[in-house]
Amino acid sequence: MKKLLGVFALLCLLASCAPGRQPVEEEPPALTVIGVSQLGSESGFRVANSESIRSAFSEEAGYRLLFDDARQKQENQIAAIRKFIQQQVDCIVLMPLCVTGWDSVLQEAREAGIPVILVDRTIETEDESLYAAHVGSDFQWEGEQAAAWLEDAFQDAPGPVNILHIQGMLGSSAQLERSAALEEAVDRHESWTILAQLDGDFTQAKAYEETANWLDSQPGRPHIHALYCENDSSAFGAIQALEERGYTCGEEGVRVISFDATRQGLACCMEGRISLEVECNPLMGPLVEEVIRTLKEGGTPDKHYYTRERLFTPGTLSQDLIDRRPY
Ligand code: GZL
Ligand code: ZN
Repeated sequence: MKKLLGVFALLCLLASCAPGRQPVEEEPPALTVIGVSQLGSESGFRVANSESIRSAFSEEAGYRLLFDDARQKQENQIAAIRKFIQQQVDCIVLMPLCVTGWDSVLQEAREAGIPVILVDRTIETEDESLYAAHVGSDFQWEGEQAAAWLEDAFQDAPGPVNILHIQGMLGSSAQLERSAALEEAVDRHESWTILAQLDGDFTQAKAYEETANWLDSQPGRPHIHALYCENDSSAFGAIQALEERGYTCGEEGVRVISFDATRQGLACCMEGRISLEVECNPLMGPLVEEVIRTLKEGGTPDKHYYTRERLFTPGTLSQDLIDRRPY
């Protein structure tokens, strides 16, 4: 009996080794390698933007993500792009810190045959073929919405309208276009005055410091009718500096305008301290992934994809709406 079992076991072993019968390991499809150069982590918007990209380019979705945080320095972004080129990634995703200084490194990517997708902010270049597509927000539209709200809020103002302007990171497309919209509105109203344009750099700390220093350096107590902040983080800083010096922000005091509409910004708006929130949607991951899929399939994506954005005022908000917001 034993002998019989031994022969049977031997036959099974031989059968499993017979050519053409190996259990062929299915080779998993090669992952698409994406090199992401994110400009930093300066604001609630940016954190949500990074999270949206990371979750869209998961390994389950067939991607390997190389993610670099440039910590607000363009030279770090340029170095990251050069590293991605050496690593021969399949595609580069770039959230450009500022509008200028990209042509040469994007030419290197093009020579290496690597498509570049711009996300969030845009760049200024003579040669739009340097990037395959841009997925982001229309900052001019955002600024024009804010300016139109200001015109409505102050249309019957008897006297001057004094505006304190907290700008975003100087030289970024978001700052340039949001600032231009306010400046054009001020030009349309001779009673409107921009008391000062302070560099809030899209951060709470810088905006607080700049606003506090400016207020403390004024001979008297400036009469401020409106505070135009180019993102929520800087709005929180500027509001704190004003409130510490006895200003009230809201319907009866300084009318604050902010951009991004993060949960924290909407909460501030629901309690009335921010009078208008202009949404700037960071959740671009799925749209970017769609563009890259189009490229992989040999298609030609559109040049620009804009995220849909809304306006919020205190009366349009509820805790339930804020709780349901993804960022
Ligand atoms: C706009 C984005 C801006 C946000 C800020 O899309 O570039 O940068 O409005 C962020 O919060 O710092
Ligand atoms: Zn007044």
